[in-house]
Amino acid sequence: MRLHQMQDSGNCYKVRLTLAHLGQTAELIEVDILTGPSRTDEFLDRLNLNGRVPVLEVDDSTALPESNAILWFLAEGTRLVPEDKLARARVLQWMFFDQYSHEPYIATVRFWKHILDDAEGFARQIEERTPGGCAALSVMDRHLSQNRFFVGDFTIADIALYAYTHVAGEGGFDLQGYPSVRLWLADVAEQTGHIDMEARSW
Ligand SMILES: N[C@@H](CCC(=O)N[C@@H](CS)C(=O)NCC(=O)O)C(=O)O
Repeated sequence: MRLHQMQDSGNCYKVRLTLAHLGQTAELIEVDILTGPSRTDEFLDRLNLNGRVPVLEVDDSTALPESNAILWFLAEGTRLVPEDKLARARVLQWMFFDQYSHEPYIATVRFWKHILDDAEGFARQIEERTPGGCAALSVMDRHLSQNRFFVGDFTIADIALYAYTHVAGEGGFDLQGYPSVRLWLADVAEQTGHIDMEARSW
């Protein structure tokens, strides 16, 4: 398999982290999303019409975009996805929460501040999006104050949400006010098979 990705993206890290937990590997192909390669006709036609990474090339004629769809594809049938019908739906519940209520705020603010390094240029957008990130962290903290992981044992819901939460500080989100989130972050990082965001091999 080949993973078209950007190393510093949480959406791409969650795929590497899932692969690592499953003892699988993929060739990493770095895509510079800032200078255009993810918007070429070749990329759009062959890999992702939506012009974004991650994209997992399963084989020469099969490309799967969308991070959480990739996680599901890789992990279904393993210990990272429960068997119980309701628990599976709950995993999806938190993965949709990741994409709708968490990533658009925390990842986006981090992108402007940390990746583009332009807090000044994006000051208005950062001010608009920061409360949404805090709201997402509050939801997580409340859930995690009663639950060790998002759904039963460690699942891809934890992996999906860990990816951008553990670097939320790079977007200026102070995790001090979210004690249960901090305990959960430490717990996830201690799981056997864990790799850091920087790791390119495992
Ligand atoms: N919902 C998508 C979001 C993917 C996404 O936004 N990827 C960013 C990098 S984290 C990207 O490729 N941006 C390039 C662009 O928008 O042109 C997923 O979870 O995979």
